[in-house]
Amino acid sequence: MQILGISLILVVIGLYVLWLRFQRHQEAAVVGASGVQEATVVIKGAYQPNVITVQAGKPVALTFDRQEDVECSRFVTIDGLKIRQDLPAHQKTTLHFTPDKPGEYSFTCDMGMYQGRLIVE
Ligand SMILES: [Cu+2]
Repeated sequence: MQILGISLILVVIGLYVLWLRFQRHQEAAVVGASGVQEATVVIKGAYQPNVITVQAGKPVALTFDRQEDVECSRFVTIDGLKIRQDLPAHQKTTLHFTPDKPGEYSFTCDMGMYQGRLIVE
């Protein structure tokens, strides 16, 4: 009976972790006065939001607000944009780039534990 209880707890924890992983929180970048598309991703256990949409051909200022010091989230890499950035703990770091081609670019920590997507429309 005890084994059954423990198994049940493990299944519930597993489902919760999966739910956290695949939960999507999408946000569109906001165009500021200077014409730059601005968006902020908070890093605290995950990227929040983990999906950012921007328009192609216009400059982007993507800020990572790293509210933790776990080693895992120290670097962020944006595949396809040749970006790998050191993010100091408890600070905001802004990346400036202009995505030319529409598409989906994933951004991750070095170990791939933190997952996000940049959608260029
Ligand atoms: Cu990591």
